[in-house]
Amino acid sequence: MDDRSQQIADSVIAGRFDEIEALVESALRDGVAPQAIIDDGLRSGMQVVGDKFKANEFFIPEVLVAARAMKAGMEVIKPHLAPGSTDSLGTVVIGTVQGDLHDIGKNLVAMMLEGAGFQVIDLGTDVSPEAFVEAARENRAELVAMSALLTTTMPKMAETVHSLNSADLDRTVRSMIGGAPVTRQYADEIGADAYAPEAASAVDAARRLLGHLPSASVEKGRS
Ligand code: B1M
Repeated sequence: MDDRSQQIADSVIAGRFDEIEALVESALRDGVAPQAIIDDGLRSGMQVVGDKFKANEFFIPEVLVAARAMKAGMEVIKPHLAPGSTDSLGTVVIGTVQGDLHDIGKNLVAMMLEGAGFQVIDLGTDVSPEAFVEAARENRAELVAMSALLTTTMPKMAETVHSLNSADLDRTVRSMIGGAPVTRQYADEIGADAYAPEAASAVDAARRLLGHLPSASVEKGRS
């Protein structure tokens, strides 16, 4: 990695969104390809943030400012990208299930997925099984990611998995669930394809499910 990519990555890690715009602009002015800035600078920084979060060296506030810095950099790059030109790892539809308004954890997962290179369609909170299925269909998503913070709303995850499995979609759509009361055992019970206890491992699980990590570790509810 060159010095400037390292600087961009370091700015993401430190959440210095005030300096990241200037760094990205100067890289673009010097003719660095937008995709290279994303891969070697922004995403590489977010990867470190995810690793630190998993290792309990970073906590939620650090992840949030890093994600904001990454977004600030992406905003500068966006006008330089031809539509559909970025190397997306796949499309993920994410939301908090019906009846549930908690979105802090879901937002964190969405930001980490975006930072890792997934295209994320965030449906917000209180999302019905039908809305998940329709969004998966419209966006030709590979993965539907559901968050729940209330024990009373967890059954909506089961309903959504069932609706996805019985919908007439033109591709296989995988499912992943998470949120404080959700367990791996519950994921197994409802037939979700993956469970992740926190945002960084949700990124690993999504990568595995969509074939970007060795597939040997993809099992029902095992991520
Ligand atoms: Co509510 N709330 N709340 N609340 N709230 C809890 C969840 C609760 C545990 C508090 C308590 O009683 N101790 C309790 C649930 C009890 C239960 O069901 N067993 C509760 C309750 C009862 C309620 C209300 C019913 C209260 C009332 O009105 N009587 C009500 C319900 C409203 C509704 O949703 N319909 C309610 C409302 C609210 C607020 C609106 C005030 C607010 C939400 C604001 C918001 O989200 N915009 C709120 C909050 C903030 C909390 C607590 C305090 C914090 C939740 C949070 O954001 N945590 C919570 C108590 C607690 O947890 N200490 C509580 C931080 C967040 C980063 O963690 O979401 O777990 P979390 O996400 C983690 C992982 O779980 C994982 O990654 C994240 C980080 O790595 N993860 C995923 C999350 N989603 C994932 C998806 C994945 C993978 C991983 O794959 C798809």
